[in-house]
Amino acid sequence: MKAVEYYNVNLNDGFWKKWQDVDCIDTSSALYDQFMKTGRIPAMNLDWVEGMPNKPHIYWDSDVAKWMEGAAYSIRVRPDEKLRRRLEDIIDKIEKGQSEDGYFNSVYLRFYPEKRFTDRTEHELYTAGHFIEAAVAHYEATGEKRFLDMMCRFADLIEKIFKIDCSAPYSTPGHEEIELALVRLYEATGEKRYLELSRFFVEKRGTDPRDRVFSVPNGIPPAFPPLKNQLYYNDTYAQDDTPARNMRKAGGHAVRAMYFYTAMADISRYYDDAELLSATQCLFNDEATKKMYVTGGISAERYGEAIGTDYVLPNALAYAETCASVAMANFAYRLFQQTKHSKYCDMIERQMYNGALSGLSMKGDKFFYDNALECRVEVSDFFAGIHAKPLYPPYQRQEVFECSCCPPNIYRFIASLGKFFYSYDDQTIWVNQYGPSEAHVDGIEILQKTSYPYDGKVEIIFENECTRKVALRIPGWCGENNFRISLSDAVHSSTIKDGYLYLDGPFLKGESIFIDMKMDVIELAAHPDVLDDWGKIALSRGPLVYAVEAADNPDIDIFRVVIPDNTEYSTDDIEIEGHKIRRIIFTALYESVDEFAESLYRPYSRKYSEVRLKAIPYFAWANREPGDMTVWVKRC
Ligand code: FUB
Ligand code: ZN
Repeated sequence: MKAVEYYNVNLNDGFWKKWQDVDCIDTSSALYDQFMKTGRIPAMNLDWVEGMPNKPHIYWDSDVAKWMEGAAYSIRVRPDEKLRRRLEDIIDKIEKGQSEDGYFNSVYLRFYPEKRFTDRTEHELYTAGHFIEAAVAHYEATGEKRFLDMMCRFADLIEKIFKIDCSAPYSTPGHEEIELALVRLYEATGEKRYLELSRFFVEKRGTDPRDRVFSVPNGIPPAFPPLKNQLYYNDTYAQDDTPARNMRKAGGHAVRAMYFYTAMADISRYYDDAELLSATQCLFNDEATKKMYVTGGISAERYGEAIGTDYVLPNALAYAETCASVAMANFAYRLFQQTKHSKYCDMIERQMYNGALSGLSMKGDKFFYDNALECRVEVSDFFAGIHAKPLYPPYQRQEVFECSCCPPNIYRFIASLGKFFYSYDDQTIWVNQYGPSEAHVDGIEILQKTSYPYDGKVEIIFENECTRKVALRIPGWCGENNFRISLSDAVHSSTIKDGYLYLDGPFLKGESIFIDMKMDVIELAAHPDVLDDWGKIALSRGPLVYAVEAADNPDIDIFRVVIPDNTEYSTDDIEIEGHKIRRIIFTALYESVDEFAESLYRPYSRKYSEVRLKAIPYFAWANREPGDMTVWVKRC
């Protein structure tokens, strides 16, 4: 099975067109400006000297590289000469600074070139991976090989040091990323050595005692950290505890984990390695069924930016890093390609509309790094005042972060989002995501007309003849019983398998499939062991998870709201920053505090009045005046 490239799916209207416009224009330039202003792009001139502001940092190259990758997608889907020049200028800087043997890292080259590849914690292979991904994207977008060739030289050097000579004092990256990038490099160049190098890194991980640089003896954090980047470390932190094929439990630093699992899935595919594939499926299931927020947030543990333990999903203290959600979508797509199971595209959808999208402001210029599911502004402010590092996630998006990994990650994700919509092989075309679009699917032109995600009706039109089967994803939120199809012309026999409805071809030029997905408001409950969600529900409608935010509910303390049985839900439409938003409106009970008077505790009894409430899609919160927000609401 092959994925249809992002540039062959034109998101030409509605929800994603608006987001892609904002992303490719506003996010792109906001990030560029920030990365200039904070010194990230200038650092690539390798001329920073003491006394200048903005001392370059080891992560910075990766921030710029992700922006470059996003810019490459942008110029392909929204051609823009100024953006292209900006991109080429940065490539010029890298070309100028690149060592003869192919090495590039602006911090190492500027400050300690002799120490390159000596410290596993220092992210050199991680930033290299991001440069490689950017180069592949640039090549795919422009057809030009300059940047790609530069990064091939870098990859050749890495192969020599790590695989041929084994001359570095460690054998795998401290932060995974290069493994999946090398697979992409192989796909772009056809050079098998890059795939082999990726496999080498995947297989070697967890086997070399020299790599255990993140370990804390006996699990006790040292009083005085011996490492430069102290979070909370053990062997699980960087997936060093077990060789890949033995992994069963998702764990450790979430972004590292997701990038690594993605590469494991790639390697299992290219080497037809059923054991490795089965390990990645276990990891996916473990994460999706025990450790993930309803929004798709992947990291519950703030200390170590890590995947938490089963069913521990604190809402106010969620980490739920934007990067981890983006990475989960990419991981899920790799598994879909091997299994053809809809649950993986359901996961992509969850991230697209919730966990990842909440990372970006509706104007496109501000970002969440950690994505809380509950926020009490007063509480956050109180703790922000007494801790050196804020204890709670911010309740407003920011322009840039010291480590600004998430902003360019969501940028590249939305710019290339079309890649998730269709897959194909010789017999079948899979329709994985719904949204207004025109697509070229291996010679077949397919239109989608719909107001998805706010309406469940989709028309799929064949603009030329399609002799293959067509497989339509039946979204998990909808289910087989609420998914109806009708056909404009011929009758096509159908079967359902693994969450897809397969319709036999051929489809004639001009023929349509009409899909009608019942899009009611659903009250979602969490597994009873998720204590933070006990006695509460989250509202969803279609693929969107909703949140109750103060901005829609003035004069109401949203944490005193209780949803009774049989509440009726209706909807209305508003605009926020030019985006159309469908709200959910409902009547709920409002708990009185009068009888508590001055007391904190009293014999149990509750008094309620009625209140009208409005909920918005979770991704839209924090785009108006700051205020409280909650995804989970008490339920009688
Ligand atoms: O360490 C590089 C990136 O910064 C990670 O992927 C993020 O979690 C953040 O720590
Ligand atoms: Zn991030």
